[in-house]
Amino acid sequence: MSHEEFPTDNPAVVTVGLPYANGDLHVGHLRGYVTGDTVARSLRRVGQQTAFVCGSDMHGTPIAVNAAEAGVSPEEFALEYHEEYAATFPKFNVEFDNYGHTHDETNVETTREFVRSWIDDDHVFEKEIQVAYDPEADQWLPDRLVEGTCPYCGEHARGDECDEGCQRHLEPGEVEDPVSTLTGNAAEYRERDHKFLRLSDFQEYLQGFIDRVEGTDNAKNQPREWIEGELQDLCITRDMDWGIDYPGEGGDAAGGDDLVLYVWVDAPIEYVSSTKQYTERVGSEEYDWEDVWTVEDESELTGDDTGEIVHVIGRDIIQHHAVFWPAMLRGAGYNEPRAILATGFVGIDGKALSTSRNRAVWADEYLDEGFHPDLFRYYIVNGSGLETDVDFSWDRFAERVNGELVGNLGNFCYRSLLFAHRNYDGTPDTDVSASVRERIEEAVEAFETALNDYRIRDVGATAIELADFGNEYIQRNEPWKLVDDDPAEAAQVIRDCVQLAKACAVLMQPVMPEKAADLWTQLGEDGSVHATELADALAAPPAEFGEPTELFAGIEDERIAELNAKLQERVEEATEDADFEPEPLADDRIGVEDFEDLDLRVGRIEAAEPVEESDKLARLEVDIGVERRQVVAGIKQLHDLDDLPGTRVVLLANMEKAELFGVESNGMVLAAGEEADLLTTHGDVPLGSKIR
Ligand code: B3M
Ligand code: ZN
Repeated sequence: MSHEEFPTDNPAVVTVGLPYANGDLHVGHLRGYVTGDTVARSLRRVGQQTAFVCGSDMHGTPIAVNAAEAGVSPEEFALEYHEEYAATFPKFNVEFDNYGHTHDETNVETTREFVRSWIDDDHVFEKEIQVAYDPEADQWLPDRLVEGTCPYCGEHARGDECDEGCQRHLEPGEVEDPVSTLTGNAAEYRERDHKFLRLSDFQEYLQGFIDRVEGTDNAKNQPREWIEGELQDLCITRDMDWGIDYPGEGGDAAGGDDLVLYVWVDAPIEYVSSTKQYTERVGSEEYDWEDVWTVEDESELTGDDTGEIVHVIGRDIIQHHAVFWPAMLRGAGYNEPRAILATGFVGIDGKALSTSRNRAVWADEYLDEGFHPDLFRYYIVNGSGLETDVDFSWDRFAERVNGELVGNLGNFCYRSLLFAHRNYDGTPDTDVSASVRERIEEAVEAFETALNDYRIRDVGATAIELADFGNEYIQRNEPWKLVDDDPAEAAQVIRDCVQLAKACAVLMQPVMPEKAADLWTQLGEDGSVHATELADALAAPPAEFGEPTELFAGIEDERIAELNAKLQERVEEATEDADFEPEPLADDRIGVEDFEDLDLRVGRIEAAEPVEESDKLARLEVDIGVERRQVVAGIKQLHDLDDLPGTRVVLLANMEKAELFGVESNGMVLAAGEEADLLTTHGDVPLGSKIR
């Protein structure tokens, strides 16, 4: 099933995963918001009516815990970050049509309507389940308040998510050997009644949905496994005070404990609420949220009369958006997502960003360094495909800015407009040549095709490629020679170049809106570049314009060296943990026989590569003298895998075999601490030597 191409006659909405109002924003967060903003602007460029909405995610256990630590109410705590986010996004030219939050009246009301509608249609049931409980703190331990072992892959996991292993969403009661994160004590499982959304009601629907949905391959493919297997029902309530009260019966359980809705219930509903608020502000004549989000009946979902919902998310929350969310929407009689675009992560030095360890480049920090937001936008959108995990690197940032923006795009526009201004006071009075017109038409088509395939990087590349063509065109035709030899031909070449520069402004606007506006002004255009559409790339530029200025400034090597040093220092600090407290020593003594049961060998890593689709796992090949072993280790984000081959390690050779993400792990590499510091040997005993 394929959807009608953009632009359609229906309104579209573009959303980005809601940031938890729980800490400062860094470049990892910004990747999603900048991508979403680029998608929304690109859709408008092809003539698609589009709203771009988002909001802060105010609920969930980490916010409640951090607020308590800070000695303020969760609401006060979250609102402060909410306001910070609302102020930060525009600084990166991320301009939401509406930015709400999950605790506002609209979302509380919309969420209640959703849940009531599931209840009315009999999709909700009550079940007694095991919920982790901390007897010392005398409280229930929902979600992040409990940790333990993942029942599916055996890795260490959070209460609601196997974040270090198989990435599965975990239901309450699933995590094994539960430990309270509040006190560090073993938690108990106690019985408790909770409400569930019967996901199995939607199995058939979801199978159809996953065939229809568009977007990145990861979002279209990963959910198949979950949808085709047995669908586990979703617990939608939690034992907490902070959240939206469960609106049905049983909201006030005996003993005065209130049930609130699970944070992942009201969070995606904010997409709807935020669109509603936009309509409330501009009026339904201009944009009607109902045309996008609601459907009369299910048959409409396979037709072309519904609005276009496009979700931009991080690749760690695909299951929530491609399985739970469509079921939630269907259960309440709503429309379904047309596309899900799941971006890769941003790391530093091959390691994941970490807010708590300050291993990050912060949003404010980037701006404080004095760099233009559009440079970051270009780097992050055009530096790699949407799905790829990338390392933030000042070197590559400078390389792209200096090469593609300064050297190519900026240089072409500046030299063309300067020549035009000096010799003709603006655009030479002739028509654009047929071949250049064709080249611009090609670029416009490439833009449309890339957008319809959700290849956002290629959308952004159209302007750069056009400038590349322009540079070559001007170089080949040498107008500076022609002015004397053949003035008519010189005027033609420059006329073409000014048109190409104008087309660049139109094409680059989604990725670099402010720079596009700047170029637009230099071209003497009145009106806003933001109000143009692709067809304007071919409209004649103004006859007169003033002296241009350079669009981009180069970044000096010394500046980059400085930034690298600063970042390096930070990364090193992040690795030394200031508040490290060693675990208490074990009480039980073991005999030498117990130790000898461990067949520990000296080995050398021969190959290291990431396990696709896993955030943490890497596949290692280790030479242990006797043979070569394949081992899966949770070190993908903690080491630069390219550096590992050649490293001597200690391997537990008689560890039981395991299979992780379909890859067999035959042994265990020993490592210490949070950052998986690999154990190695001091001298150079032969590989395969036994450790005694
Ligand atoms: N607040 C953040 C995350 O898990 C979470 C997203 C909600 S989107 C509806 O990335
Ligand atoms: Zn797992």
